[in-house]
Amino acid sequence: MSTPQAIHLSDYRPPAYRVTHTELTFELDPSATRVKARLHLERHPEREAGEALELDGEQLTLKSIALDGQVLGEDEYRLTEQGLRIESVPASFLLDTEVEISPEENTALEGLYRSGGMFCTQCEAEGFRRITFYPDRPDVMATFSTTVVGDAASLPVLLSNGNPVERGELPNGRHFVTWEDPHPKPCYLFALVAGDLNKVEDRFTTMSGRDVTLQIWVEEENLGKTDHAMASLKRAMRWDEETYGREYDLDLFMIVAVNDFNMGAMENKGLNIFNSAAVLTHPDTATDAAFQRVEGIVAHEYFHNWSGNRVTCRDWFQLSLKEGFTVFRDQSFSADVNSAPVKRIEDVSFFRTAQFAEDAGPTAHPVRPDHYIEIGNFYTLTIYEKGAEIVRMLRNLVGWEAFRRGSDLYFSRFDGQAVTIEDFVTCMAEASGQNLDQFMLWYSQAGTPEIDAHGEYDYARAEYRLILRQRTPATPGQSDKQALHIPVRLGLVGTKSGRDLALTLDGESLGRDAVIHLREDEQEFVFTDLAEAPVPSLARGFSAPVKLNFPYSREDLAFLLANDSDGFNRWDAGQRLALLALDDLIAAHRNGVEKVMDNRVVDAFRTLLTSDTDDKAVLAEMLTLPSEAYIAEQQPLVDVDAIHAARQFVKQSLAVTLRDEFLAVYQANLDDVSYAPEPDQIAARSLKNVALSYLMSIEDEEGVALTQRQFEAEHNMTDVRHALTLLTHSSRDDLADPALKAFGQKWAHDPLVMDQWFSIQVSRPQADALERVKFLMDHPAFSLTNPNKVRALIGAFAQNRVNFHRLDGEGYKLLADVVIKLNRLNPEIAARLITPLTRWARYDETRQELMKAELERIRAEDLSPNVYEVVEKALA
Ligand code: 0A1
Ligand code: ZN
Repeated sequence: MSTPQAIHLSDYRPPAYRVTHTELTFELDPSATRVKARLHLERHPEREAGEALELDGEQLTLKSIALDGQVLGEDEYRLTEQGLRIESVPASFLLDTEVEISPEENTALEGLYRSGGMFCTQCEAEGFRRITFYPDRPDVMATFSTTVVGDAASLPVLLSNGNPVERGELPNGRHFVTWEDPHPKPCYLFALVAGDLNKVEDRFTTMSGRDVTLQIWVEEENLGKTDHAMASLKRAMRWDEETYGREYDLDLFMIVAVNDFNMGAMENKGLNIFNSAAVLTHPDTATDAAFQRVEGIVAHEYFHNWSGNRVTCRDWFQLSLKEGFTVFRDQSFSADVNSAPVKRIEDVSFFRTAQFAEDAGPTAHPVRPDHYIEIGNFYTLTIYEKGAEIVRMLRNLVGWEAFRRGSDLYFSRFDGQAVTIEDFVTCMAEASGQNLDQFMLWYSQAGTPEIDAHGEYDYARAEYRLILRQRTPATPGQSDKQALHIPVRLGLVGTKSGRDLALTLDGESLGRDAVIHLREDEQEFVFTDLAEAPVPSLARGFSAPVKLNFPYSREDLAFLLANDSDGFNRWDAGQRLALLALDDLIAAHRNGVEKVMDNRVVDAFRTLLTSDTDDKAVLAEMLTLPSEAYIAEQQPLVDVDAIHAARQFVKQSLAVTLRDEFLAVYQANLDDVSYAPEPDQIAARSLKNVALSYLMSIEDEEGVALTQRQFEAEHNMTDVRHALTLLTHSSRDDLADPALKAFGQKWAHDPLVMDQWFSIQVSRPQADALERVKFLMDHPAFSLTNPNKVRALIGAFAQNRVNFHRLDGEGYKLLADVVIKLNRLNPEIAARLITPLTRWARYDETRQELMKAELERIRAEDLSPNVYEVVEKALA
């Protein structure tokens, strides 16, 4: 493979030719599928006459080619590794090609491939070029007419986008279905599925009274696992009508579950294709978290029908245009139908752990990158989640009503077009009358801004001066950063009253909870008429994706934990308090000094445990200690062992001191109602299971007995999996082994449950985790060509902080070995898997050297562009 070249945003030009209509015929065959394409092409009005036609095409065997019906001679076109070029073409013409491809050899899972006995496609971002010669770019939008031909016995179901318009029998036991999609779309939204599938069907009446057929297609054994996805889909359809005024636009909406899929799911027009893990649920096989994930992903893909499909991206640099907006929409939906505060806490804790780490590492990039080698590497937390945070800030800046007007304007102005992030933000600026020029920097500047805040209360003047200073650290290719426009939502909590004080700034009264705008490097805000000294509650609800430092004392934090009116910041105060205690313990561990538990944390927990809250979901979050990964994020240099030991010490100290309180909470939340993935039940289960984690952490007789009982009761997967995890992660193999064995035997037939079984064992802190990975790689249920299995086993192990970072380097070596194998089989998954190694700079010198050595070893291979790009950045 030759050295891959970067593509730059600044080089964007409209395509020389566009396709107005695309006719496709697939003759399906595992090793030799024939694809006939007839493209209706015309010169782009902004481009000159006489330019060559260039079509993308990879791994295609050209069988025939004709222009306006005339077969082209070999000197009339040129084939390269990347595609096909015809030097001279008329202003408008028909191009017919026929190619052969081999779905069964397609292990990259991009283009047309096999998953078990079925055929399916994945075309985003650039998979369509592995199906036929085409201008494979999102700004070429065409209507599609697709005929799928296949063996009637093994492939009874033949699906594509839009509506079925014709079907029939053919000689030799074959049959066909023709599909027409009336909505012009880029080829990345094309989809085809063929297989022995069964459907579950339902109906939805849209807001204008149109009747839509909803289908979920699965393999027979999964027929009992679609209810929740169907219910979620209907909820999402209604929500998008009520919240954004968006109605579905075809008569048929289909979801298909496939076992081999690189990502979660894909929003192909009218035919969403899902990783089976993102759609199938059953109380016995899926946890509450999985139920909620499915609901969110079904909604996400459905919402793309407007934010992505009707209005799409001009080029892949604009990826966050559709993804940031759609993630924001799915987060809002999940918040509306579940516990809103818990949704925000979960999203933010994940964001601050994983996106902050990405933003601080060698692959950091802006939400709108300005260059890339492989777009497949840019389906990142920055594009998705930071993009969503930016949209959330916009919503908060302009207010919901103006935001909704801006959204309506965006959908009507750009319907059927491929547009840019400016187009979106301009609609918001127009609808609100606000100037968003400085705000646009959020899209172009990488790195996590830090705000250093400090404040002073002046008794004599009854004033509180808050000083905010912002800086964004340098990131690769961006050394100088400008000041961003950062909305900081805040309250000042009176130390006497425990209540939010009335805010007066520059003579203006702002209520008790307000947003101040930080636009300069440093700004001072003087709040007047304050009768008591406050503790500031800053960046409420995580009002901007920043790190906010404030020199809180532990007393301040305990005070906020008890009094802050903002639920999110109350939780955050608890996290900050725990982090301060953990800092001391990490230091003690490193220095070999005896560890002493901070009583303020114990007191805070006691208050929480005995408080009479009705919000169990939030309480469960409050009782959850920051994860090892999040603690690591806060440390200047990551000491995995000290972090693990310190966190374990806190957990056990709390469990010893507050054993009765945890036990009472556990018992108060036992239930034997029949399982439903509903907010109240989920909240009670989380709280109960958090309590059980503490009880089991000290492994006393009662904790063990309760955990075993919960495991054996087999009430639902949430409880069973939690108990199995606690047993497996305990220090006692006599607890772990029989439970793992029973579970593995019971669920050997269910790949999604086996994924959980793999993950649980390789994330255990005991020293044999790595040996288990090696052993399990030979397990019959494991497969290197199935991305879910790779994530469940190898990916999960790489998150096992103490064992992946073993000092003998064996964890790194194992990961690199897998990356090297996957580099050929599935470059997209290989590139993602490298991530933990790219973070070498965060570790001690010994580990740094070991990690870099593995990166070098990967670099010495013949690399796919995906892996090449990541490794080069990591070693730059
Ligand atoms: N657009 C999808 C994500 C997706 C991206 C790439 C894929 O294959 C390479 C698959 C799915 C989404 O946001 O859900
Ligand atoms: Zn998406």
